[in-house]
Amino acid sequence: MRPERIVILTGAGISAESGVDTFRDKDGIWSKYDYRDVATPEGFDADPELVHDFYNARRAGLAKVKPNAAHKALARLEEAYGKRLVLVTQNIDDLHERGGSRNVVHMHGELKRALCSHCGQRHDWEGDLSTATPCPSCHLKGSMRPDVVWFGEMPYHMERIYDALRDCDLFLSIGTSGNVYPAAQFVQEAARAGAHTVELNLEPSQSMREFGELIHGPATRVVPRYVD
Ligand code: BV8
Repeated sequence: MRPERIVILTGAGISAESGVDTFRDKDGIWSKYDYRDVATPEGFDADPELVHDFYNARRAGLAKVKPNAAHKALARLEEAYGKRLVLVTQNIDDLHERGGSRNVVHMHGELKRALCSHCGQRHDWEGDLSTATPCPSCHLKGSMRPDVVWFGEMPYHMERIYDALRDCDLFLSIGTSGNVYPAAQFVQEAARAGAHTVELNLEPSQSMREFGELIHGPATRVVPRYVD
């Protein structure tokens, strides 16, 4: 039976074959950095330049990667479903957009956005950030940070995400290890709404037991095959 309303959650694994590092795989980001130093407000307060360097390198790295067949397959699905498809990503890269997706819900923020913690203004951002960067709006120096959600901070767009989960009949989880909350609980919310739930991942995730269907393999193979 053709699904009516779809929610998709993606994680770092969908961008892996584009050359973007994942977090918890072998040689992943968290094997090189302690997340408490670079992905928490306390870490930023303790050493803002270390955190700026961490995100500046990842932001600059976006120029060297491009969307893959999995990103493009999800863009085709959005063409067919329009607003009846909600694509939620934990990723802060821009590969979904560059792959053709138009409505991407970045629940953990975006590398190419910056936030002024003084005036609250958000800005599209291409280059580096540092403690010397003035806010384009209030011109204060030392108040700019990457517009990403750190551990202990509330993810963005949660109301919109839960509304979509409660109303969907198909939930796809693609390329995520199911380690991080609240994203790791979305499958249970969708299942409560009666949705068919599918995990498409290289290997079984932490939350694999919550899914009605498991499809394991590289995203560029399993996603186009499932979606097209
Ligand atoms: C919140 C930032 C509450 C941007 C990230 C103590 C204090 C505070 C909170 C907590 C706490 N204990 C627990 C929590 C909750 C915490 C949490 O979940 N901790 C975990 C570690 C237990 N969560 C939070 O803090 C969240 N906020 O709870 O707020 C609150 C309430 C009220 C008011 C205020 C606050 C915020 C979580 C967001 C943290 N920010 N990123 C950045 O730097 O990127 S999370 C980080 O992990 C990443 O951003 C990523 O988004 C996220 C999930 O990782 P994955 O995407 O799944 O990546 P991973 O490497 O793990 O897995 C990749 C998968 O892909 C693997 O399964 C692999 O097999 C697969 N794969 C690999 N290659 C392929 C593939 N699949 C297919 N094809 C391939 N080729």
